[in-house]
Amino acid sequence: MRTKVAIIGAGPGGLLLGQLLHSYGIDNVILERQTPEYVLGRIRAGLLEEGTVALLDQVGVGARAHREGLVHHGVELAFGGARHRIDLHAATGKTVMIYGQTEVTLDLMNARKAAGLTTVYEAAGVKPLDFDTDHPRVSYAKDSVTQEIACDFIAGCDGFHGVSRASVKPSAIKTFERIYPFGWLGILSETPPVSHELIYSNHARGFALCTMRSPTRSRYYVQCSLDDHIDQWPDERFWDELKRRLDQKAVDELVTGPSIEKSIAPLGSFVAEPMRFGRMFLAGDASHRVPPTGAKGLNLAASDVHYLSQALREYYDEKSAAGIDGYSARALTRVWKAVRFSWWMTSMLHKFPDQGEFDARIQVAELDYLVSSKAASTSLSENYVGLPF
Ligand code: RFL
Ligand code: PHB
Repeated sequence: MRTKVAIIGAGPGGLLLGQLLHSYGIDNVILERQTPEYVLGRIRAGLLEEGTVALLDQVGVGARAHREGLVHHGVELAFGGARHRIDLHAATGKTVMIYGQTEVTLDLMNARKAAGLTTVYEAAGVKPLDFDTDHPRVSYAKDSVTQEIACDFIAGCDGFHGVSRASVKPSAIKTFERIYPFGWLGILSETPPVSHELIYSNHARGFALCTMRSPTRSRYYVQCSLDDHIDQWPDERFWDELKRRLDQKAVDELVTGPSIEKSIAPLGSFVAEPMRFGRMFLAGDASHRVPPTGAKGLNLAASDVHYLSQALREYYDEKSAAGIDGYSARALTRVWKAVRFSWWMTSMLHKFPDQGEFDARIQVAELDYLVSSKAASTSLSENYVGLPF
């Protein structure tokens, strides 16, 4: 098989890149290790920036997001027993949209199928090869038969644990990492959300987040220990703990019910530089990861593949390598700002194991400043709705 761009990974990043390239007339093949059902079963991101929604529109898959997505003009911060609203729209003229990653992925998968583009699911042992030459290849096995794709470029969109970044020789890559000493325990329940906007809560017992997927489906998270296992968190315990971390009004209004999904995610910040190695590019979680506190991971994958698709369009249409040469620096500039924002939100909202009373007071002072200063709340809003790209 031969294609212009071999994309590794059919998560939201890889699928969006495939549709963007297709819209520019650049043929591509996607290789995915898992089944489509497995990819669709991963409950992850919920919040999309306007720029991400615009990219879905650009590739013609935004209609259902506009119909079913929930547009939010503000967000709430809870601390010291009270809630404070930040008006994102008043500060920036922009909104955010609640539309699950599973829905984004499904819409992109359907569009790819309708366009007749090739996706190889359950591709085993995928290996990017010879990307430091002019003739890169990707090998893989399908139904135990080894296959190879010859291509012009490889796009590593295979997430944090993917093979693409791991295939780069260590001396060519520099990594930056911060591991946080806690995780998030998340549940999904068929219950109406406690509030129509998101609530991020700083509490002496730990962080909590109230979010949603639809008017009848809620998503809640509580900060938990890295040693915790979901078996230790029956639904009753989860709801009790969540209530302890919310204000009285939220407790009174919270509707509980059986969980339909429950999982624990560790939190970390990670960046690998650069994002280009000869004829292989990294995009999305394959090259960086942020803690979910800023809701930036999927949105960064979207801006990366936007930059990359533009660079490749320039290469094929205008015979110019300027875009691909500039891709890494251009993407990393935006990545680091989102890494900073996500680290800052995480630091301000969570209880750290070594945190003393001084640190707790500093967190509350910062939150208080945020909700009482126009400059500070505008700064949060600008980052939360997404910096321009
Ligand atoms: P993905 O989604 O991990 O997809 C990578 C794909 O590559 C496949 N793969 C391979 N394929 C072939 N060969 C191999 N060797 C392969 N290795 C891996 C995988 O099977 C997979 O299908 O990466 P991508 O596309 O870069 O997308 C990144 C996002 O998934 C991620 O950043 C977000 O989920 C992060 N995130 C959030 N982001 C937001 O923008 N807004 C949010 O509200 C938000 N909330 C969250 C989140 C992540 C969370 N967790 C669980 C980490 C909430 C949570 C709890
Ligand atoms: C979610 O809806 O799952 C979600 C929303 C905002 C975040 C993280 C997760 O910051």
